Amino acid sequence: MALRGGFFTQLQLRQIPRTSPFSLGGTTTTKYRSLCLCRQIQTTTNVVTENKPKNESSTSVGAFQKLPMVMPSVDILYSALRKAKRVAPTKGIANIAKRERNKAAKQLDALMKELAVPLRGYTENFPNRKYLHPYEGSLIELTLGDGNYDKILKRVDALRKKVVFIGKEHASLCAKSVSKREAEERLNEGMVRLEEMFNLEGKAVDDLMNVAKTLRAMPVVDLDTPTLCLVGAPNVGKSSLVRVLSTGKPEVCNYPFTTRGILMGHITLSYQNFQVTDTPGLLRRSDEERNNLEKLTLAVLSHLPTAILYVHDLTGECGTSPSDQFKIYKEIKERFRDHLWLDVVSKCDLLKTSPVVFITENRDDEGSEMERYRKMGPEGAIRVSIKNEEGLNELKDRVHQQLVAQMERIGSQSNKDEAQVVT
Ligand SMILES: Nc1nc2c(ncn2[C@@H]2O[C@H](COP(=O)(O)OP(=O)(O)O)[C@@H](O)[C@H]2O)c(=O)[nH]1
Ligand SMILES: [Mg+2]
Repeated sequence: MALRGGFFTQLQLRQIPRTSPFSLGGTTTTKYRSLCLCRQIQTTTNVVTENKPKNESSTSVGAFQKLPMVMPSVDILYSALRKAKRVAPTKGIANIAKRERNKAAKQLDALMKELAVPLRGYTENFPNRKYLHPYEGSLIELTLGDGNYDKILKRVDALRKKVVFIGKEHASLCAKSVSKREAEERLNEGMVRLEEMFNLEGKAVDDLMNVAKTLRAMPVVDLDTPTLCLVGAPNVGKSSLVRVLSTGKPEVCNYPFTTRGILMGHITLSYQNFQVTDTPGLLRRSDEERNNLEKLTLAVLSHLPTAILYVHDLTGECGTSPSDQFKIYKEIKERFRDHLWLDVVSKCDLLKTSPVVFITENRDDEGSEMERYRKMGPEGAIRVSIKNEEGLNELKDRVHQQLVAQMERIGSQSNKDEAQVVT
């Protein structure tokens, strides 16, 4: 995952309910080309912007940048009223009563259409969540809360149906009126009823407008740039390592529901661009108990096949004991074993200077693997320190190798995709 652009917009967001289900289909990852999240113009094609049924989720991303612009409900209403009031009766009707009821029916019909047409446009052009790329589907749940996206679209559609129903009902009453005065009264009644109803329920449109703003502000996923994702418990040194690995100054990006920035850095190597980013820290707990930040990390790992740099802090300074880190690590490694993977033991300067006492350790669950982990970290891990620069050159070399390997994966996946299209 890579995030570009400090896009944090102070939008009003609803918190996802703690109970909200969150799917983690680790098996789907190899299906997608490597992704990173950036604020670049999309280079990918076949962006899903329609909500027509398809057999499976999209393999491309960028739907959020294609969402239709939604007008505030008051603007829709006042523009519709203005336009409707300008509608003239059909020419050549000499009878005053006939002319007036013709005008009234036409104006109500116009008002109904001016209100209903934009609403239909929204419900048709906001993508069906089911057919989005799974990563974008996850982001919708994380930002808006479980099922809320669909609920808001349903409310907009219900409003449209009401507009049509009331509009038709009153237009027909107008057409039946026997005098000029009755036609005027019917017209007025119809307009007032539509206006009142729209004022009352137009909030659905305003909610949809906020949804569009929120989703548009999300970092764009770029499928083609190899990206290294730093994963680990909180405070283990992920962001510090992103700074070290980046060739320029890393940028801070925020998903709308994150409280802290996520760093995204660029690496330029032999005229190739790569990206490196941290993810929100993972704690030792079940998926149901995870907060949105942890869910974001899991969504990235589940749906975006980035290479992983897993950071371990054996000093205990980060606040998560090594044995807890070991348990989280084992679970994540098992779940995302298809990813390219590197392990790093951070803060080695602290490991050398002071013998580490882990007060949070539970010595009962010691196994030989755990014992080894506490002392050395996982097998093959690179030991590094930002403070005394130990291991940083080796780390950079290994990261470069990893990103080149990731690029080859992207290439072979693209070839497979093309072959599938041809056959
Ligand atoms: N002594 C020491 N402290 C480090 C090292 N790397 C990071 N830290 C400190 O560990 C804390 C957490 O680092 P940070 O990069 O924010 O961790 P993150 O939450 O995983 O992104 C900060 O206070 C860093 O200064 C290191 O190599 N040595
Ligand atoms: Mg950090």
